[in-house]
Formats: sequence, structure tokens, C-alpha cells
Amino acid sequence: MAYFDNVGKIQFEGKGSDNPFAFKHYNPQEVVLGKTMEEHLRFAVAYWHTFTGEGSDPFGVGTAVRNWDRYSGMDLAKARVEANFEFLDKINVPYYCFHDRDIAPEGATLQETNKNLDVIVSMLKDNMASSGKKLLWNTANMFTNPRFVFGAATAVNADVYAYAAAQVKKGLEVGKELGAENYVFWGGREGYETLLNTDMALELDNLARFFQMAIAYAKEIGFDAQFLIEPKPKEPTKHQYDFDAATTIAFLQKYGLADKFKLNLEANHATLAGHTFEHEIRVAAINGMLGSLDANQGDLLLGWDTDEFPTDLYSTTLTMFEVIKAGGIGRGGINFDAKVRRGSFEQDDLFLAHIAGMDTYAWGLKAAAKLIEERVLDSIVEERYRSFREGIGADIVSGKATLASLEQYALQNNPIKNESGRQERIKLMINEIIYSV
Ligand code: XLS
Ligand code: CA
Ligand code: CA
Repeated sequence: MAYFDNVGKIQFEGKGSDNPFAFKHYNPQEVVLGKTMEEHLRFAVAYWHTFTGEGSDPFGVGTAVRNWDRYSGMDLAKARVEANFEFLDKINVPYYCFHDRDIAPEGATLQETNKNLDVIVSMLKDNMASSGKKLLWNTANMFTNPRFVFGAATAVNADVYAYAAAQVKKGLEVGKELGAENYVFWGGREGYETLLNTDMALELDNLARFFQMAIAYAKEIGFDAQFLIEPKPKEPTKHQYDFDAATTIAFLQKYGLADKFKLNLEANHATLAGHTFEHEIRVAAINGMLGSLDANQGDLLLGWDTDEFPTDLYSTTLTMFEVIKAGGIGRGGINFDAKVRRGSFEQDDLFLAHIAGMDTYAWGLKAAAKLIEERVLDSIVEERYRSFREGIGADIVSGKATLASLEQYALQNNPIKNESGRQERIKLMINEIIYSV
């Protein structure tokens, strides 16, 4: 059964093309800095936004018009699986990602829910085998059902905690069954609204215990996916525990979990935390924790998680710059955790939006490669910190300096001379590079 009959396989046609159903920059086999674009970018489609989402918002029901609308229940779940593989083939994306509840409906009991999941997982497995498409990551939705009103692994109620554990146990089994390359923990409702009724210390200790159990179980069943935590500062709770990369890393270090996890960083979550995406990537990278990326963008004028398709070249350029400098995305990938706007309700918009995101990332990759090849930023940074390579600076870096030796130096070093950071000039140079590739 075909769901996207009117769209063929999206091809690379290059910059001159005016075909909206073609890539102008994403040329999967083009080699950039020794790797193909496909290897650098490792794109993934987010099942929830693309096949499960219906375009509802807090003020109205869904607007999306989809060829699978006529189904319901398990038939709908099965239709979405078929649509997913047809879409992955036509858009030429190698990976996809899902939450357990995106792919199959909940039953009346956990047993029934797991049964529904098993049916769909075996269908996914068959489709993966015949198409060669792969699972970048799966995760557990522990935030939609009302039982998770006060969180899952940080719930106030041990029965909920146990349910969440059962759900993650199943999620790890599903990940193993489908050969997932990563397993994601996004904090859902792991956070709180008010300290007045919250035992923060217990909740965080319980969260760490939960992660320990997940690590132990993955080991027990031989599931060797990379474990990822996805930070987000707020929404749905006011204070999400995994606020940003730095907070999450501190948590992992405190509980001795730092060598067991990496981070799945999302652009929109970075900006909600008051950071740029590149800041979050740099923080993860310098701590050896860059795992995977959720590619999207927020809206400067809105204070919530809008999950828009990434179309900001400046941001994708700096993102890819950070990724390449960090040595690549490894077992992670670039997952479009992005949804078409409520007003973009036609099926074709799913293609057009992914093309926009993929072309914007491919363009950013080319610009980042040029920035690196020409050592534009490297030479500026090297020059800016040159005082740490000789004399007193070299003593500081080597650990030879003491407060006394620095005082002795400072007393005779008058006046101190700083140099301009030349931000504006650098930004114009980046603009020129972006428009030259
Ligand atoms: C929500 C998150 C979520 C995770 C996976 O804001 O982005 O979708 O990526 O649970
Ligand atoms: Ca995300
Ligand atoms: Ca998000």
C-alpha cells in the first residue's frame, strides 16, 4: 500500500534546480573532509512528529491531512509503519527514531500494551530487513499517560516508578530486537513544579538508581546501544532536572554514571535554556559526552518548545563546525525532532520540511568544512590565546606558576594590554563563507 503516491524518490539536483522536491545541497555521496555527507549527517526521521502527530495545539484539534487517517487502533499503527518505510525510502534518510507509544497504542493493561508493541515491533523488524533502514534510537514515553503526572523515575509514588521501570525494561528489549544504535532517556516529567511538596534529594537519588538498573539490564540482555540523556530546561515541568548539558553532566558525575552515558542534545532545548545549540555541543564535546543531536529550531519570539524544522544556516554551520571539531557524531545522528507547522497540513509538507532541514544541514556542513579547511576560526583563536604558549602563560598552562610567581610577574608588568576580539569582523567572514559554498 502506498501512502505518498504523488511523490517519487527525492534526488540531488544541485543549486540550479527549481524543483521543490529535490535536494539543492544534500548530495549523500559527496565527500566533505574525507567522509560522505551521508556519513557525516546520519539523518533520522522522528516517528512521532511525522507519523503520529496530527497538528493539534492547546487551542485546537489536529489539522494534518494524512492518507492513514481512515484507520484507527492497531490498523492505524500498522498503516503508520508502512508510511514510515515508504517515506524513509523516498526522502532518502537512513534512520528513524520512536517512543514506544508512538508506534503502538496502549492497551487496558501493561500486558496488553506490550502485546500491541510486539506486533508492531515485528512488523518494523521485517520492514527494516527488507529496506536496510535502521533505528537510530528508541525511547519510552513516560509523560503522556496521566499516571506520570508527577514524573516516572522521579515519581512521588513507588508504584509509578515500578511501572516506568517495566516500561524501560521493555524498551531495552525492543531496542535490542531492532538493533537500535542508541537508547534515549529524555526527562519527560522528571522535574517539579514547587519545592513545597517535593523531596528533591530523594527524586534525584531515585533517578540515578533507575539509570543503574537500566545499565544493568542492558548488560544482562546484551544490548550494547549507546545510552543518551537528553537535557531540557523546562516544559512540561517548571524545573526539569536535566536542565542543560552542564547540569546533566554534573548529575552523571555525582552518581558515578559519567562513563555510561552521552548526551542527546536538542537545538530548541538549548535555546530554552538560554544557550545556543553550539554552546551545548561544545560543553558536551569537551567533556567527552557528545552523543547525538535532535535537529530543530525554536522561535526567538516564543518562549516554548516549537520544534520547527531547522532552516537557519548560521546555526547549522556552527553546529556542524562543533560536530566536526569534536571528531564527528559517532554512533549518534541528526534526528529531525521537528514538526511541520499546524498550517502546513498537507502530506507534501512532510517532504518539503525534511528537504528544507536536510538541505540546511548539508549547506551548513559545507560551510563548516570550509571554515575548518581555511582555519578561519582556528587561526583567530590560536592568535587570541597566544600568551599562554610562551613566558608566564606557558608557566600557567604547565602548572609551574604559583600565586607568588604570578604576583612577582604582575608587579613588574605595567600596563596590561588587551586586544580587540573583533566579533563583528568574524561574523561577516562567516557570512561570506556560508554564501560561497
Ligand atoms: C521533548 C523531547 C522528546 C525527546 C524524546 O521535548 O524533545 O521528544 O526527544 O523523548
Ligand atoms: Ca528531542
Ligand atoms: Ca523538543
